[in-house]
Amino acid sequence: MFKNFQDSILRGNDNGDKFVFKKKKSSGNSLHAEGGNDIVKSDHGQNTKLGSGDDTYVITGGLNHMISTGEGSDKVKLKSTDDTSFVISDFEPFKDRIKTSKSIYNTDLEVSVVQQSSTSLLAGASLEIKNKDELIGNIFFDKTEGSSFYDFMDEDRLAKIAFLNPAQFDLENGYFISAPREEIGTALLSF
Ligand SMILES: [Ca+2]
Repeated sequence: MFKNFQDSILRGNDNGDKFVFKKKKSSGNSLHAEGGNDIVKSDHGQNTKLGSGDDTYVITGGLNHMISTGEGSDKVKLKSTDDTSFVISDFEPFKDRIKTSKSIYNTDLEVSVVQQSSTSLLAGASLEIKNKDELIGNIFFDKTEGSSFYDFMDEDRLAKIAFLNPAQFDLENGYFISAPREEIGTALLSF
């Protein structure tokens, strides 16, 4: 159990680790939870790699929680929305979840899909969570090979998307339709 460090590099092991931060000076740590089902609970921003395993990150307040969920089915739980902000760098749809605690008024929350300005592809989309019109969360999808997002874009879907949007893929004569999945995936996912 790690408790109330500041500006430290904290490394767990392959067992389930627990990190708790709730003292005034307990921000700015780099957490490496490694394997196991880990739990992080913090009211200050931390830079966290949850690693493999089914992990839980509980945000009880604080700005700039930087969260990499890693492999496994992970859960980010929002227990505070005021003076709170977070970024998830590798969210996996169908596996990872974001939950709000009962104390949060869900009617104040708004989730929207936004595009990166450089692309109009769905693959370039991310999620924004706003609380009372104020941006509190940015969620980027894990698009690496083998992720659920990548698997969702199976060969057939990729071909259809590419075929329906030839201009987006610089396609002529449906070249990509017969291209290997990796190539289409690269075309879709590089942005
Ligand atoms: Ca661990």
